[in-house]
Amino acid sequence: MFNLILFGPPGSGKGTQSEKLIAQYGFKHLATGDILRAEIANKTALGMEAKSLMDKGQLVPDEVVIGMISTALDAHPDVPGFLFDGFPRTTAQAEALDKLLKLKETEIGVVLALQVPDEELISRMLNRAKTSGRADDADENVQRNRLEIYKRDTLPVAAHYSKQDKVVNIPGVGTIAEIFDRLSTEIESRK
Ligand code: B4P
Repeated sequence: MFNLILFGPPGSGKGTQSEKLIAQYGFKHLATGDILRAEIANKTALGMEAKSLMDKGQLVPDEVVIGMISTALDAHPDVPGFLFDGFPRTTAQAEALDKLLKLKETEIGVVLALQVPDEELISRMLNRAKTSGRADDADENVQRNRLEIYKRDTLPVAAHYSKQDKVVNIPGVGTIAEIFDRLSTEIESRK
């Protein structure tokens, strides 16, 4: 089993590239943002709790997200590997993920970290707002809040995996095809 984390700030293209990577390599895609948005669409209790936080650009509590991932890992025992997209977003989530994978006698193979400047991120999210209908895309103040939270709470996840020598930085500006090539080259060299 080969598992990878696609890491990067909001709007860096994790979702965009994940779609292409799962089509190419058959990973099981675990995107916490997508799972949470499905809970909101289905108006579940969890979704209603998550919505108020997500609309403000805040993170959903660790225990909620870790529970979701634990359930998803158990539901897919026979996949060639998992692609984690938007997870882990805090050090507590990273530590929990490492433990869950160890129980399954597997681990993270690589963390591919997309590097995109802040102003490009804001411009992509504003652009995405035209079609996404996402409240967290439409407001530039919320976007800036998400970037601050990313720097404060999520960047330490890269440090966590750097200690395990697993992080590879990938330039995230360029065409979608160019970035996909960079990611694929790293995956091919490790699988
Ligand atoms: P996510 O759903 O994870 O979304 P994201 O970080 O905004 O976007 P992503 O990086 O996937 O960007 P995309 O490909 O769409 O998170 C949303 C919220 O959910 C969080 O704020 C939080 O509240 C909650 N949440 C999720 N996971 C959580 C967790 N683990 N713990 C707690 N809370 C959690 O790309 C963005 C745009 O750029 C698109 O419009 C795309 O078309 C464009 N684009 C992509 N690549 C491009 C390129 N190369 N050039 C130009 N544009 C490009």
